[in-house]
Amino acid sequence: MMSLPHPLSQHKISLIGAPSDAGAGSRGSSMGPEALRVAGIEPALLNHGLDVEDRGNLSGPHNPWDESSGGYRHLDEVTAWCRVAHDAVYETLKRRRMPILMGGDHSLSMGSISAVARHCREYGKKLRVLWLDAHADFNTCDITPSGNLHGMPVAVLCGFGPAELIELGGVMPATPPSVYRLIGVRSVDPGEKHFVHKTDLDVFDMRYIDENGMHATMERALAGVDADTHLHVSFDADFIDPLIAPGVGTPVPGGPTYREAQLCMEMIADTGRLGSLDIMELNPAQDVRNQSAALAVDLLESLFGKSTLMRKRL
Ligand SMILES: [Mn+2]
Repeated sequence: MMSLPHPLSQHKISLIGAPSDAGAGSRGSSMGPEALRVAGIEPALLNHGLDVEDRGNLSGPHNPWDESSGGYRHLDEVTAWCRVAHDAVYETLKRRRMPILMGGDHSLSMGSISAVARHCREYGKKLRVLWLDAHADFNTCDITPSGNLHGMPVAVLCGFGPAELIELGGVMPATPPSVYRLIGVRSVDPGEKHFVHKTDLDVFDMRYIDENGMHATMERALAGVDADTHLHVSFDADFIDPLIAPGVGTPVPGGPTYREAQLCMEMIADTGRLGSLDIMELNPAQDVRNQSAALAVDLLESLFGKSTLMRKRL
């Protein structure tokens, strides 16, 4: 394939709010976009000299809070939300801007990543997805105990799930499992663990990070990223240790510390290949004085080169 012009400007950012928790097991992440705004996400990015537009919130169905049916909870509502998220992210990339999707629960990443994958196909870019999460999010209706769709997005994006979701981005599957690097995982359901192994997903769990350190982990997770790579980061706030980020729906002890998380972000920034981002699962109903949203904004600044800018530039 002929090389196409660089498809997006990394200095032009579009914030997109997706206030839905239809895919989650507890209510509250629908308040995430506003928590990030209150924590100053826009001025933080403006401080780095970036061109930022806040496109406000997408709209979609209300969360009905029903029981699971056919193995899924709120499949219609989650599908509707993922469609609007897909369209907003795809259109933002078409305008050569970098989308930051502010969730909302993590099922919304089915919308954003299916759009990013579509964009990459059109521009002949290689896709790499860093999935920063305490969970593998690789459940299917056969193995999930709950039917909550925020536990399934990686599986759906790889083609395992209901037809209306696996076909979101126009091509099925939206992505092969080989594009993913799951980092920070420390809670996996038994059936899910088996499926992760069977699919050969690349997982850097907390044991791996404990034994090798965050630096070596990120070097491996970023290996092969080059000038033709579009890097997508899907950040679930429960990636971070709940001692410093309590404002999440499904906290799991033993996550990365503040410094480990900062190093992770700085090493992503150093690649210069960040093309799109999800900030998901912030739950202000569980938070203490918005500290988790403030931490997410702090980490975001590192993701956009806060520390590297203090070094002498080459
Ligand atoms: Mn997640």
